[in-house]
Amino acid sequence: MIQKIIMNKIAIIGHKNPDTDSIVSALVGVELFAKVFGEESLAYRAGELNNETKFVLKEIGVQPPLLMETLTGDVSVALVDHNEAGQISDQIDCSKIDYIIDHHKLSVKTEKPIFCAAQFIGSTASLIAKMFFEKNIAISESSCKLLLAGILSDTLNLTSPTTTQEDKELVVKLNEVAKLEIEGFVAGMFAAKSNLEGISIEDIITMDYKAYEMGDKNVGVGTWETTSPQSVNEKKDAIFERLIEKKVAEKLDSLFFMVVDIIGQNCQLYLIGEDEEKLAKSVFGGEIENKVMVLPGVVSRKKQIVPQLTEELNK
Ligand SMILES: [Mn+2]
Repeated sequence: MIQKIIMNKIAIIGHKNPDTDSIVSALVGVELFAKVFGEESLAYRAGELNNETKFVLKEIGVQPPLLMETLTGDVSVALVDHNEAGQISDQIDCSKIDYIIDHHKLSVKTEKPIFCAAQFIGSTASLIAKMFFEKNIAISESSCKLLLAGILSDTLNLTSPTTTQEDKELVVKLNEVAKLEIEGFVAGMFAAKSNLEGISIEDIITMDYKAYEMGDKNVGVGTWETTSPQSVNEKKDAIFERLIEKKVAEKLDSLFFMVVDIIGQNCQLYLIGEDEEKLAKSVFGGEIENKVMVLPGVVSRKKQIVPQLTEELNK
């Protein structure tokens, strides 16, 4: 089915390979635009939902955003949870971007002035919650639940080094309305995220995959967050094979894959070739065993992998 956006409405959309934060940010974005900016908008998604997001939407009883298939007419676009060219839906003409609400490094170059809210904070959901609270505007109960899910997902239940004091305070404040039983909800999210039933090798690689420009190199970094790294390691050979194909097909200079152990708070960095091994050695300095470097305490691609690789490749 082809969805055409009605003229004068703002299309709110998160990144390709959407995660929970980018889906809830688009959904709650509609309430934000209505209440804070007085603008009509529609929520979209740039791809299929992952299992964690499916769990979240089912628990809260909210329909997913529409899949962005075509975008026609004189529309205005609001990007949430991303701004890097390689992560923007192929359907989007970048000259239509009028708003960015994000918590990643800024990389987009715009041709005109835009509204940009960006902050170092644990999730885009946190930033959206703040935008309501700062204006003393009430948030609906279902939006409070969605925002909580976004914060708890992106910060791995407030344990990731990307977590700020503000995130912790926002969880408490949002839960005054949402009244979620947080520990149980998070356990459900993590179980859904870790469940490999019906998940192909391709899914493991691409579900949380992002491409970056680092210096003059194109670098891909995929992540799989799980409570059971063993379940992924069992498929290591097949994952390596598929990663090598992806690197060639997408003309990447390097391609990394992180298996993040949410409970053990570490990451196994899969190193598919000599380029990756060399880079990982000089940037992270760990031991490589069977093409895997274990990085204790590393769980965040955004904070603990991408800036370090970018710095090295900018040299
Ligand atoms: Mn995010």
